[in-house]
Amino acid sequence: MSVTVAAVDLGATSGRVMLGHVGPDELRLEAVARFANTPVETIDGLHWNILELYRSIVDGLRAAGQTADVASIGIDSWAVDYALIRDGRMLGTPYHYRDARTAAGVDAAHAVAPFAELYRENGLQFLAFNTLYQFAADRVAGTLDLADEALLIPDLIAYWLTGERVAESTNASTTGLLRVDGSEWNKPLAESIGIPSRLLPALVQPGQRIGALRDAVQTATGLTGATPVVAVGSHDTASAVVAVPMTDPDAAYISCGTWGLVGVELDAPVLTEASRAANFTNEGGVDGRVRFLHNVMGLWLLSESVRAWERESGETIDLPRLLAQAAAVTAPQPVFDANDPVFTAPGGMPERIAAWLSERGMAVPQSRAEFTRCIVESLASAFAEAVHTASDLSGKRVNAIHLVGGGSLNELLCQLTADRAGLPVLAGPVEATALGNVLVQARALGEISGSLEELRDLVARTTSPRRFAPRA
Ligand code: LFR
Repeated sequence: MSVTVAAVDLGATSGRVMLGHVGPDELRLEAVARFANTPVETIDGLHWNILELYRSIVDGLRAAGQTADVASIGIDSWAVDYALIRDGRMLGTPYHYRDARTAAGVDAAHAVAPFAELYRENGLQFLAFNTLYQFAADRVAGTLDLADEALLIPDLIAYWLTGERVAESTNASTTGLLRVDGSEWNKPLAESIGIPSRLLPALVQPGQRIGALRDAVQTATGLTGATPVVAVGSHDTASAVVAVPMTDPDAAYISCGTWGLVGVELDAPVLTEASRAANFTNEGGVDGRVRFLHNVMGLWLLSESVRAWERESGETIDLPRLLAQAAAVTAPQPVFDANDPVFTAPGGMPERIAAWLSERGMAVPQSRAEFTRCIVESLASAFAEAVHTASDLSGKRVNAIHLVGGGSLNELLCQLTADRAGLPVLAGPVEATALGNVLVQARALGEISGSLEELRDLVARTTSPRRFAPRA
């Protein structure tokens, strides 16, 4: 016996609607729609093209319904970003977290609550785009006052599909306005930095039903009121970590796509001064687990470089070929700090990397192959360091690293991470996020049961990670 559910999974560069066939001994994904997610720069900054994404989701759900009987729908996306709402209507177009407007918000928020104080309250690493800083920037700009509610991206999609406005808890934990134990919104903190607590909707936990599809959505998708939207770990990283096939509990994970999220899973947060100084975060996971991790820049460094080279040359770059050439580079390449925020914004990535190196008197790679090798070495170095730091700060032993997401297809990255960490890397599954999404839905429907360990055991039984042993 198995059930079929639909996962809407939005990444920073593309989105997909997947069917998940899930049963006690079955876990299988079927892609029904893939679409680009291309941000739009307008006169007032960098935005998500949320309407196009929503239209693609509705089309994808229609395709899902034409392929199978869909028992429920779960939605996940990147974290922190939101739409402001007034009387149920969206005000303006959601900003992209890479938009530069947040700097003003950081200053405004820290003037009231310095980082050390915030860390005690929310346990989050400092990232200039954390929702509370974006809210503070909107407050400075005057737009926050117009809103009576704010919805994070997956919650906005769920609202448009069902008419229900909620805040799913794993993603809410990335706002900086949730108590570190995840129990409730920290309204006094929000109010103290000028963020009206009316903006924060009622919390729901992964597995809770959000609502039935609106009539208009039923017509548009061909699905019926019998297919509810169910909350999953709506933060993509929360869903990805659900599906990390950690059969040995002494393991670290790297969820590697645009970002590389590197850390361990814990039962309780680490709020020490050392963890704050290392800028490690305590994000809320499914079933109350804590994702103790650090954001490393991820494949963004490589994809932005490839985009720049393609623009400059007018040719399309074959990534597998470029990576093979990078693997064949024998001359040692320099390592730059892949955590440096100078690499956050889009545009001109090879120039920024070259400037970073030459400012420090380091040799700049010459060919694209050398550049690519330098980027992958730098990512692997940052990954290895973050794994060891996560272990040191949390006291958790780490015997192996699971690398999931798109980066698990990058063999050079997997091998160099194993080499630099001195630990085996188990690569895959690629679609960990969609797997975590459908697993939580299937459990909510009663089709499978058990703890996260049991869900992971199902992933381990139905996928085969590739092992990269560390070389001396
Ligand atoms: C990964 C991710 C990270 C978050 C970043 C920005 O897709 O969700 O976890 O820090 O995007 O939202």
